[in-house]
Amino acid sequence: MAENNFEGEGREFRCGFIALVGRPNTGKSTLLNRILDTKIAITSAKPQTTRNRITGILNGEDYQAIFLDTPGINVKKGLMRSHLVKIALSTLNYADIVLFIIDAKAGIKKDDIVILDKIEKVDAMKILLINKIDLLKKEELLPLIDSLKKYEFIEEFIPISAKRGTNLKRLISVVVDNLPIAPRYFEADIITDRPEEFLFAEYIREKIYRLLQEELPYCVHVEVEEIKERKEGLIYVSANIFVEKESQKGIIIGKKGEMIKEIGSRARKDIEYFTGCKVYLDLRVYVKKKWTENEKLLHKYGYTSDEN
Ligand SMILES: Nc1nc2c(ncn2[C@@H]2O[C@H](COP(=O)(O)OP(=O)(O)OP(=O)(O)O)[C@@H](O)[C@H]2O)c(=O)[nH]1
Ligand SMILES: [Mg+2]
Repeated sequence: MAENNFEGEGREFRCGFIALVGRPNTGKSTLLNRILDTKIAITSAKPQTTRNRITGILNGEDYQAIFLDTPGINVKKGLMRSHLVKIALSTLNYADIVLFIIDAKAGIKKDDIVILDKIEKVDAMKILLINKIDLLKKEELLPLIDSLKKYEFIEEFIPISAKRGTNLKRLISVVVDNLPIAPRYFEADIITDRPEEFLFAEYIREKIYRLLQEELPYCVHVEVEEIKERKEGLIYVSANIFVEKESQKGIIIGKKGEMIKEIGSRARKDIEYFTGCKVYLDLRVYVKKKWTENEKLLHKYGYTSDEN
């Protein structure tokens, strides 16, 4: 250990911003959670699960790596989608390092090429992460990497599995070595700049996405209304779930209220894990017609970029 300490003292402090970008569903949020070993960002098999820029902070002895998870970029139309894409692309302006994530199994798709065009122009170090290699046969990986080498502005190609944790040490060490020399930006003991209200609302939205993947489109918004410590070790959380139609409200509530009960019980476990306390979770469902097409509501709910 003495050797390490000696090295640590000799190194100047590094701090910077790392943008995680890619098509929907490539595993950006799964990777962020893995890197931080905490559930900062929610994940699901549904494309465009992430709706906001989410900050996850990795603190080391001589570095602070600030990861910015973003909504998946795709070019399909829709007001909500176009806002999500704006959030993702505007994040590139903050980045010292861009981690562009592709799905190894799917390979390079049209939207990947759109993203490659965008990041080529950004003044940052570019790393291409080939994720989900656990789904690939060994002999499939090398040809895939070779086919990507033509993107010469990419400085590193790292095959990973966010799910299994494969190659993450190498990824983190490449990232840290390439951070700018700068003092820390956030306090050393925080892992996200997002308030608990946001995290808990996201946990609830994740359960809805996972349980009702097929039935519900992108019409769910969750807002935590209150977090209160009732007595020592017991926290009361109340949250409102907004959907666009009465029928969707019915789906969320389920037969005899069974679905909302299941959503609540799964989300409660996540909140309990995060807080280390017992949690009482109170959920209500409301209909807010066509909110995903309403510019004002999208802004109010936080689904717009800084530029808006
Ligand atoms: N097999 C495998 N699945 C993975 C891996 N990483 C992520 N996944 C799965 O891929 C799906 C999408 O993961 P997310 O982390 O939500 O993807 P994302 O890129 O954040 O998606 P959006 O927020 O929708 O853009 C989930 O079902 C994950 O469990 C991996 O390394 N291997
Ligand atoms: Mg995500």
